[in-house]
This record gives sequence, structure tokens and C-alpha cells, in this order.
Amino acid sequence: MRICAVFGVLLLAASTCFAHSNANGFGYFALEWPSDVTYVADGEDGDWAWYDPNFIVTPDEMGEVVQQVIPDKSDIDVSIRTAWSQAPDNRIYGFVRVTDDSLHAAETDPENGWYEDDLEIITDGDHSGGPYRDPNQVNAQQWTMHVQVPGGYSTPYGNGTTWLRKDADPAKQWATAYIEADVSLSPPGATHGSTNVTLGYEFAMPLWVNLENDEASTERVVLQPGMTIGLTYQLNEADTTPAEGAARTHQLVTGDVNGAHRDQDFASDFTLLTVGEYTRGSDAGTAVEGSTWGKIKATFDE
Ligand SMILES: [Ca+2]
Ligand SMILES: [Ca+2]
Ligand SMILES: [Ca+2]
Ligand SMILES: [Ca+2]
Repeated sequence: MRICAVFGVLLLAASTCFAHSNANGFGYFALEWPSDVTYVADGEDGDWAWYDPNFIVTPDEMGEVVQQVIPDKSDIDVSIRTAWSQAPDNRIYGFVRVTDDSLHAAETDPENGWYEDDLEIITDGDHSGGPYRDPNQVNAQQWTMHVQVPGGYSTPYGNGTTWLRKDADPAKQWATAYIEADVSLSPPGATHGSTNVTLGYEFAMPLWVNLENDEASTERVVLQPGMTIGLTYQLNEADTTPAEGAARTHQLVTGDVNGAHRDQDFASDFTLLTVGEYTRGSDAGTAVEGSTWGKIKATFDE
């Protein structure tokens, strides 16, 4: 995100939000999903060509909380696009492209997926801030997305790539059925231990004020223009080692300190911009099938 390009909207947003814990120093933006574009939950970004590239979040606008060092792009690189929609659709959307020189996806226990290559999406829909572990996952939620490979894990929720972690009351997983998500992995045949892989984490989901154990008692957040929500991305990185096992070396985050896994006072802020408040990208050449890791890397490096 180039600061000069967003300065105007930043001033607009400054009166309606306050920073919690933003690695870029001022917060992030979600762009309104255009009504003429159809979302496809396939882990591919052909439905994201409209997205204004000035609002794509890359590692230089993120923090790192394991070693306090941003990893080299040759180790892991990421670009994050976040969108939203007004009622009646009323959801947030995300597409997270990752390039990684080595895929570690050997965990079989979903509770331990954060040890290896894995994406966490932490939501505080009503932007209340505050702790959310006791009671767990009510005031905010820690969702996780994980690539599925043979021998790795699959959750029983949704299509198996997305669920509520960690130590979540199983009764709360009703909400997972509302998430339309998938994780893509290339090149074809890539699996645990593969080198130079590309992943696409893609999701669309509602937000809830407090996530209760039953849907009837749970109020949905109504997303509106200019609103600021708590939303934190945490990308876990591990590479295959001779010993394998727990191997996480980095966690890239949109928050600037380690804490969004337990308290939303450490969440990052996303402000909702409407159509017209961003420059629509070109929808030409939206097909990304056949893109090679090298081509995508070249895009990252621009
Ligand atoms: Ca898609
Ligand atoms: Ca790596
Ligand atoms: Ca909350
Ligand atoms: Ca890795």
C-alpha cells in the first residue's frame, strides 16, 4: 500500500477509528466488493482482478513476532487483499497469496496447525477490543485456514480447510458452515516437503458481535461504509527440516505486537471503503491459471 495513494482516505478514516495495534502504524482497508463480480471460493484470484493494488498488504507493512525479523522474500512472501459487502450479503472477503520455498504440512492434529504453514484470521467484528479466551472465542474469534495434503489433517467443518481454533467449544463450529473458503496449492502434485510452492487462501464470511454456542442467540455485525472492524492476519511459516516436527520459524502479522491470539487490544484495524473510494483495477486478463511461481514472485518484487 503506498501511503501517498491512501492519504486522503486515511484522513477520512481518522475521525472514525482509532489504532489498536497496527504494524503499518495507521491501519488497513477493506474494499467494497463490486456488485458485478461473482466470488468463487476456489483459492484462485481470478475474481480479484478488480482490486486496487494500492491496498494490497505485503510484508513491509507487517510485523513478525517469533524472531522480530521479517523473513527474506525468498523464504516466504505474502500479499493480502481484503474486501467486504453491504447487506444483504454483509460479509468480509479475503485472498492471501503466499509463495514459500518449502511447504511444511505434516501436522495431523488440527489444534497444532499453527506449528507449520498456516493462516490465522482473527475477527473482532464489533471492534470492541479486549480479551477473548475466557470465555473462549465469544468476544472475538481465531479462525484458521490450512492446506490439505495427503497424510495431513482435515477438519470435519465446512470443506475441511477452515475452522475455529484453538480450544474452541465444538458447539461454536456452527459458524464455520457460513464460511465459503478454500486453499489452493501449486504446482500440481505439491505436498509436504515440496519446494517453491504457491498457496492461495481465500474466504468469505459473516462477522458476529458475540459468537454464542447457538446461532439463535448470536447477533450478526451489519457492515457499513466507513466502519472500522478488528481484523488481524497471522501467517505461520515453517520449512521442512531434517528433524521435521514443530518447526515454525516466523509469524507475519498485521498487528505490531504479539497478543491478538488472546486479546483484541492487540488487533489490527480495517476500515471499510466503498466503491468509488478506490481505483478499480483492470478486469482484463483475470485468468491466473498457468501462472508459475516465478512469474508471481516477479510481481511481488515490483
Ligand atoms: Ca476465487
Ligand atoms: Ca519458507
Ligand atoms: Ca468483540
Ligand atoms: Ca514453509
